[in-house]
Amino acid sequence: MEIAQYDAIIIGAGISGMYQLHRLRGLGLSARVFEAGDDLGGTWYWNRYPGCRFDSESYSYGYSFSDDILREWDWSEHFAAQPETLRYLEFVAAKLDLRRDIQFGSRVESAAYDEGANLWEVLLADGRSARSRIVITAVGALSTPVLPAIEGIESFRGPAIHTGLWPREPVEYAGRRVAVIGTGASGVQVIQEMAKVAAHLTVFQRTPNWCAPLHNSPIDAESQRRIHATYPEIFARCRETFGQFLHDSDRRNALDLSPTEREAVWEQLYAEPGFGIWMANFRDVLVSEEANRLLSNFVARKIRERVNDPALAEKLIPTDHGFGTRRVPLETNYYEVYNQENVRLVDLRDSPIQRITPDGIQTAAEDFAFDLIVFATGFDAVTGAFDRIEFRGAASRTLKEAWADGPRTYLGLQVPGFPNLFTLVGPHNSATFCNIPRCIEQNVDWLSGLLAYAKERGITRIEASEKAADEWTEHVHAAAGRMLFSKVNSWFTGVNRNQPGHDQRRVLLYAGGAPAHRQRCDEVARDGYPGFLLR
Ligand code: NA7
Repeated sequence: MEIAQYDAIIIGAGISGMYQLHRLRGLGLSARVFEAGDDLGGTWYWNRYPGCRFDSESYSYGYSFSDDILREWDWSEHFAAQPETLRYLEFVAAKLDLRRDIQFGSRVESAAYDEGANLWEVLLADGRSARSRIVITAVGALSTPVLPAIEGIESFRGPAIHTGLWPREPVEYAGRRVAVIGTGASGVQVIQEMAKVAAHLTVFQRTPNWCAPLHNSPIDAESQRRIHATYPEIFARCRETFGQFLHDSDRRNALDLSPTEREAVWEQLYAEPGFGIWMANFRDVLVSEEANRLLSNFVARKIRERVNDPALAEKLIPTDHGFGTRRVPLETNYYEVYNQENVRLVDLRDSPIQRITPDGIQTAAEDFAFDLIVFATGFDAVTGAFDRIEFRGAASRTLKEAWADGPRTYLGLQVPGFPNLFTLVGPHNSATFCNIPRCIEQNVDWLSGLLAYAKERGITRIEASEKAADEWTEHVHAAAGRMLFSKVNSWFTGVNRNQPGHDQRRVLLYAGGAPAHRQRCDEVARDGYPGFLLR
């Protein structure tokens, strides 16, 4: 059988894979996208649980590269819900005619580099294979859902569903007895939504997170007009902020201000839509223990004001990490949900889950019966999607082996020993800590520039040098070391207690900020790609 061959294979048809395909076409390269799902959208395809929505302002999240797309699409809310985002991505795919090069239901199992032929051989789970000179991973940072390691998990009689694997068919929860395990960003969204109509909702919380109000609202006609008129300013602003959100940090230090002054700013940020309380805060709150403690005290006070039962409020206030050192879930009446008669919080620190039974969940203290269990238990973050694929590079070494002691990359985009393999939204790249489409566009544009450069010069093999990877990795570690989050267990630091071998912290994210990453990448491009062995 003839094996299909392309210039490039892209793994994943989410936001980055879609845009990368468009750009490769522009370079005149033949490309095929392999997508495990039955349709495109990536994160927004898989995470269709009730309540799923942006924490980024919608108009700061969409693609910026096409005036036509910008002009023709109106977001209906400041923070759009998942169905709208998926519709948006379908609109983009239709507009750019992307589907004809995307092969759905095609999970990549392995990719092996053949040094002699200078080609990658990509094998799909269904046994089909294809070859290409270039392989680009667009596999997402949070795309490998992890179920909790709880005894009896298979025995439950009703539906038991992970938020990241939500089915396309409707799942009944109105009037039902529902359990939610997990209180990260996904758990918070699903809890506040299901609590509206569930007969009874029981939240199993192992670690509370610091949540803050989203303040979502519909976009009225005047705002819509203003958004369309100011897209260049919106994207220009995002470009300059640490995480490419609309919210830029306050250059002052909280510790330099009087309590009255800083509290006034915090009150304002807490009352404003979006991530301002996290991203537009004083510059010292994510690096100084003392400043962070003051901010955490402020947010704790807010939680106490919102929860009627003081003992319950204390259970919802984190005690093992400060505000913003884990991903801050944005919420809409999340804390007020616990004032409802039909909602109960079970603190697993008091009574851990012992097993899942055919009827429900058993803790050390009690037996619970449920009709539906929701696992909002998170993902094997950042490296999980890479680990699922056996990448075998030059010298037959696997990527898993190369990253056994933690990821090692050049610019978060390439790994020595893996020629022509490029990692979009991979570890050590600003995209993992970003208003993600903004960093995706930056990385895809940069990579497209490199591929154009290679094409013009007849370069067919691009590989990061060991030295360049050492230096970048060292820089990534140093940047993370300055941040308080690096001392806390969460997906930011790669800790996942449901995953064997993921109990130690790793440096996965680039915490130097998106502008610094872009500047470094631009310098490398300007200087003829030092750090890459080109031939
Ligand atoms: P997260 O943020 O990783 O949250 C997972 C939650 O599930 C968290 O509260 C965990 O508690 C909890 N969890 C995990 N395993 C268990 C077990 N075995 N028992 C009880 N509780 C458990 O994932 P999300 O999906 O909410 O968010 C991921 C990102 O997606 C988010 O940051 C957004 O950017 C989009 P723990 O804290 O480990 O004690």
